[in-house]
Amino acid sequence: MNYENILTEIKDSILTVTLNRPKQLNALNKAVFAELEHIMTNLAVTDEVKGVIITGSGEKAFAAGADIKEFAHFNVEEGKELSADGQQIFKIIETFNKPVIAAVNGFALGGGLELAMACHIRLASDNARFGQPEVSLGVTPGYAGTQRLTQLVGKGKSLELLMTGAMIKADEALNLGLVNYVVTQDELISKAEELLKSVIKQSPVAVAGVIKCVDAYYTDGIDGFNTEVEEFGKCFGTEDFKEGTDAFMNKRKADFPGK
Ligand code: DAK
Repeated sequence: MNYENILTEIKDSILTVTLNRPKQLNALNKAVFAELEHIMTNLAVTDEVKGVIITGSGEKAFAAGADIKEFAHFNVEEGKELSADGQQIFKIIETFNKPVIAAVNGFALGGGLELAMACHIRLASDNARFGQPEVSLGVTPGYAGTQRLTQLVGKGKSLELLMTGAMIKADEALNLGLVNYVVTQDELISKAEELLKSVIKQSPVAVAGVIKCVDAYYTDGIDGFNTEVEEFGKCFGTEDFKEGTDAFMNKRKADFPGK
């Protein structure tokens, strides 16, 4: 598949995915969703890739939401399709078995914030702005913004942001726990790479287990404690576990095979 709306680069085992519609502030349309899904299910899964950064091109936006001009004239069926496409790719990202970091370099609004919230960790540049302005358009968030924002910042603040549609700055997002770090725009990608490298050097099997266990906490019908027992037990049969414990006992750095 040719990617016309997204740039990709693999360097030092990190796949950087850059939403590339800067003139539309990287608004998410059907084509972007299709390309993003293809990237995550074809490129990101290869052995060459150990972690993923998602960011936006230009200096203004990560993504200013779903493409309003595209969906403004949708009927109910098309709306459902748009929702299904978005929900599917966001779930793929949230449950991805390698670390995915959102490097938010400007506006992250509506679907843009929902995309960032589907990633495992969020970093922001100091000019970043966050918000769920859907109520101003006469819709509720449709890509799990009501759920993931509430998980990340708590019910009171989430309801305030969702009901007012207000935009907040990077430092407030940091105080709320919506992002993990705020840095300058120049430092954003290097900070994301640094963080990702500190994950990548750990056991990929154990990291995948951690993602699965934490996700279980938020998944109806799944007991996270049982998931942890299962994942912990499985580790004892892996080469990574043998390598990690052997490295510790022999006072050397582990070199995990990821199996
Ligand atoms: N969609 C399409 N185009 C957008 C856009 C968007 N979300 N955001 C910005 N643009 C375009 C602008 O129209 C403008 O294009 P031209 O007019 O130059 O052709 C260009 O990007 C630059 O924007 P501005 O001139 O407005 O730039 P400013 O710096 O003045 O303002 C802004 C930046 C981010 C404050 C402003 O552009 C803005 O308010 N944008 C809209 C933000 C927004 O409301 N985002 C939420 C979208 S609603 C669904 C599930 C989910 C969703 C929908 C359905 N289903 C389940 C069915 C999600 C909904 C959303 O995300």
